[in-house]
Amino acid sequence: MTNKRCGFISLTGRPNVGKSTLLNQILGQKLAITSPKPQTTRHRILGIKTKDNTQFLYVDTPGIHGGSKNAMNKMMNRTASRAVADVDIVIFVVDATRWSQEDQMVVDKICHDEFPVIIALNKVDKIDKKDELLAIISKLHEKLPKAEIIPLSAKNGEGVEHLEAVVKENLPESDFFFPEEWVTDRSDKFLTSELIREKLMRSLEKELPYHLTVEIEQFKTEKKVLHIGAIIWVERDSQKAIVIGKKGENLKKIGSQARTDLERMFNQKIFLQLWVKVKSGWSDDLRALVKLGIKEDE
Ligand SMILES: Nc1nc2c(ncn2[C@@H]2O[C@H](COP(=O)(O)OP(=O)(O)OP(=O)(O)O)[C@@H](O)[C@H]2O)c(=O)[nH]1
Ligand SMILES: [Mg+2]
Repeated sequence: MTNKRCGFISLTGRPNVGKSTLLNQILGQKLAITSPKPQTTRHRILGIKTKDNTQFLYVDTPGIHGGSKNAMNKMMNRTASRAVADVDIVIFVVDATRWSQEDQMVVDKICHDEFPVIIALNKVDKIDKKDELLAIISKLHEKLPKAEIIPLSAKNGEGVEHLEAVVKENLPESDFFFPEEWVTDRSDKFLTSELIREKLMRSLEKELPYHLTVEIEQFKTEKKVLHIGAIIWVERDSQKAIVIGKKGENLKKIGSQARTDLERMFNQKIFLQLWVKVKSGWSDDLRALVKLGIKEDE
């Protein structure tokens, strides 16, 4: 028998509750992209943390939502549901400031399952009154009586160490699945396209970020400089004009924000080129989703 522990832990919840922020806080580095807009995460992302005799395999997932029914939205919900089916522990992330129908959808999905559920009651830094917090805790306790409830702030780290300790207690004994120095199973190219998409999510208004995706065309190091070329796919000419902005200013700003983060991530000088192109209806076209790397081929 090994004295090691290792297992998969999903971060599950409705959009915008702070799942990806929590993953980054746990890992102590930015791996998953985050934004104030719901449905930021589109893909399952594995964050690996190895500490002493334990390897934590955190699975960040797209938020489970009702909402629209195009191919990409259905794909995101399916990705999130599958991640819950294959894990040792579920962390149900809840926004302590707001309960919604979509949270209840998540409860309905996980309440009959066998695996341990831990509730991360997030964003407590936004709550001033203790009474409010106690009321939410007792409501959650009624819904999921076996689940341990841990109030925390993914943003400032309060309560996160306690969460990790509880996760550790619930992990099965097992050898490690990944080399100790690994942080994710995702490629540098994938992380790059995500970082660029984060800047787009954060700077563009309303619905537009949901109509675009990023494809990496070039990714190679020459004379110590990493040359990255990326296409931003949108659905219509009018969207292309907005992304580029007056005299190209918007695209320039997005490029420079992305480059700063990429240089930090790869610890290398980066030459980044962005193009905006139109492919009508890509988000509702399964073949396009596979080709753009958004949907894994089955
Ligand atoms: N005040 C506060 N804000 C937080 C906290 N955690 C996350 N946020 C904010 O909540 C927003 C959503 O965070 P994300 O981590 O992108 O949420 P998510 O659950 O991954 O969202 P989806 O990927 O869309 O499902 C961002 O603006 C975060 O900065 C927290 O503990 N406190
Ligand atoms: Mg997310």
